[in-house]
Amino acid sequence: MRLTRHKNAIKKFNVMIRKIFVSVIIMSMGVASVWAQNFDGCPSVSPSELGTNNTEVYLDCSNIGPVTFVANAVATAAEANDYTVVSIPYDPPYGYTAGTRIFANATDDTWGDVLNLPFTFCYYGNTYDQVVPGANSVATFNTSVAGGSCAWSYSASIPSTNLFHNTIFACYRDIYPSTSDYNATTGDGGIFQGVLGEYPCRSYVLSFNNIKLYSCTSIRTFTSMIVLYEGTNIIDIYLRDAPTCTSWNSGNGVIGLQNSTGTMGITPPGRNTGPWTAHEEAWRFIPTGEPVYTVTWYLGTDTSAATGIVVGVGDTITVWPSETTYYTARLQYVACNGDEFDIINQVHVTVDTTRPELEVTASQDTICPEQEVTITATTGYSVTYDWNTGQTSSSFTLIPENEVTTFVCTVTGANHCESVDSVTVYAAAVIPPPTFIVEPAEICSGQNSTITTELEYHAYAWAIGGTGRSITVSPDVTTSYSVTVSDELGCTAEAEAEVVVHPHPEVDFIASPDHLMLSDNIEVQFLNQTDTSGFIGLNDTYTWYWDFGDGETQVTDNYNTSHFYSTWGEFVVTLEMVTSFDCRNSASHTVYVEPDLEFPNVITPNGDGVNDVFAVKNLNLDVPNRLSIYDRWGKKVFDMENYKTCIDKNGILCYPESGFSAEKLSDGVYYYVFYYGGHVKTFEYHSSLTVVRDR
Ligand SMILES: [Ca+2]
Repeated sequence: MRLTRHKNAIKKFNVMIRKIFVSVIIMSMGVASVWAQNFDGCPSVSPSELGTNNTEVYLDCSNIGPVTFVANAVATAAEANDYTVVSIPYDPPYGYTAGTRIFANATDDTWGDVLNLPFTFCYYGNTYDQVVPGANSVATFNTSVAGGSCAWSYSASIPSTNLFHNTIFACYRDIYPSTSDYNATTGDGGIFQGVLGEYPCRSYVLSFNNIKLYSCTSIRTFTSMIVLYEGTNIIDIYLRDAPTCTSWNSGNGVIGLQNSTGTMGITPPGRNTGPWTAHEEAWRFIPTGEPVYTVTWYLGTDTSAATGIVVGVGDTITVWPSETTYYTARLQYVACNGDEFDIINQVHVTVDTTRPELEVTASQDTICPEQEVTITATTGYSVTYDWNTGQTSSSFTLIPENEVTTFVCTVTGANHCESVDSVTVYAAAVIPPPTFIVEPAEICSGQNSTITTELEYHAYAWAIGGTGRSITVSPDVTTSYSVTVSDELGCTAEAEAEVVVHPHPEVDFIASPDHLMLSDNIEVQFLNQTDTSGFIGLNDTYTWYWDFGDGETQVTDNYNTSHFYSTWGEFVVTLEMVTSFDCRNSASHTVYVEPDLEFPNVITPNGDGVNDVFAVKNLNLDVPNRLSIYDRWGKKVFDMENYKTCIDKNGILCYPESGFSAEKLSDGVYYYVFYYGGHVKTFEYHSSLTVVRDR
């Protein structure tokens, strides 16, 4: 924010003249600002920001825009024919002992020597190169009085032909400078004059420093100063103290100017001839009329005709600085004496609208659901951070609430310049957890089942191993198989599929009886011993497949069954249980059905193929036997273990070559014993056999 201090003062003095009570003289190309002394009675240009005294303007993003500068040019009318007087702040440009001490010997009520001025001073329409100081706080351009008496007695008021002509009255009052009163250390009691300052701001300065009053010599504080400014012809009068001795010359004092004839003059209000006193006041007498000057403004410091860039003419200029630069104000001014002044001075504008570098990044642009992401703003500047998501730090980590989140960061640098950048983070859609096709869903122990995800995913990882969409398993018991599926981003979901395993049945049965004689003529009862409780609990169903071993089978849902054997033999009976899941198992037991043996009571071994040999009908060759034959006298004529000659179930004669055919025996009656070690029974048959050949 640019300040507007001194605004009132500016208004006040602009009423009278385009000048400012504080200003800067920068000679030539000088850039540095010097505010220590008030030289602004000289022609000068002291550009500053309008409404302030700022010669250094700082523009950043908070206040970039047009800037109006005012030249603060000090110049006066081209002719000093008349004057106006204004009160100015009491701020003498020099000390009261500046210059050279004069009136060191002959002092009171005298005019001093003529002093040659290095510049021509215009005064009431005339020009002067010389001035003469008077010891009663006056100075005159009337050089004829030099060295003469400077009258102390007067009573007229300005203007008056009875007062000094062509004279400046810097409180003309009868003071009493004395050589003996001079203090060389402090300068008290001394009168000084000199041409001070440097072109184009030289001044004639005449000072009276703590001079005593005539007739009131105890009052020793009279202190005044006259300053004649080169170029502007401004006359300043400073009074540090103007006491009065009312008992002497009516205490009269007067401040003002008179022309060369005493017909024109000017005095500040209340400061015409009278016994007034003053303390620390100052008056400025300014030639009336509009000054004629030109202020030209340049971009930068180059004011050359060839390359200088003129950006405006006039007391003020409004510019739009886009970069750091100087603006130079150039005052070109012709004083009343024809002296030409060409004065430049600069203001400096610093433009700092550099926006901070900024890059907003995310640790990942696309993340999985519920995954954290770190958002970072990178800038090489010292900034404040303001995120649309509320954070105020350079970096933060969070889980985005939405599938698409744009993080916008506004950073503000110390120069109030902002930069904005953003990054958008996409949260991937949630992966649907896998569901499965299990075929078959229920198996018997050891069988294969294939598990396939219903949806296709980017990748699969089965817990038991496997990276395909399907796995084939052969569990022994009901088992769950877990798979982790993932999408292209690596986001995952997990689920498991169950394969139900049914056990194989433990089948058994009892045959009752399992040994029987065919002649018993009974049904064999088959008593199922299988424990089916485990299957019922699984809502399984099952079927019994019986194979009775004699060529007959039975399929039944009944638990037990029975069977009648119509022939003899050793029958391997098998029971197979088949469940609805094709689980199956079987058990076998042998049922022995033994025949009743039949023996011939006669054989006719005559070679006709009929009854030639002793053949046992229904003989089971799998069991041990022994045949012994005796003649009528009891002599054993035949003996064989495991006699094999038989007539089988089909009436076919078997093993006749090894059978008893009474070879070498005569016809007649014989007796036999047949031992038979059956599974069911062991018999010993006794009977007779008749051998007849000749029949
Ligand atoms: Ca005197």
